[in-house]
Amino acid sequence: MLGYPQAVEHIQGFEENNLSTPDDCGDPTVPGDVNGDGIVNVSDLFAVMDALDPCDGCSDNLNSDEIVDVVDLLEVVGNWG
Ligand SMILES: [Ca+2]
Ligand SMILES: [Ca+2]
Repeated sequence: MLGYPQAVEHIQGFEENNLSTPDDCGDPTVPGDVNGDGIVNVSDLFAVMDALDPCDGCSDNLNSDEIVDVVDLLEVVGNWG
């Protein structure tokens, strides 16, 4: 068990790590990054959900088949962060 001061330091370190900018931030080729901001997050998830439909060639169609569907959603979730 960690004592109180050690536990606080541990939690602070954890939060700092989570808040740091990903190394690939700004990389337009991040898999699952629909809106091209370099991070796969809830914005990309909503972008795909909004586009759920037959949509050949749409940027939301991540696996390049002829439809935006749950497979594309899973591509976003699979590359989350
Ligand atoms: Ca994004
Ligand atoms: Ca697709």
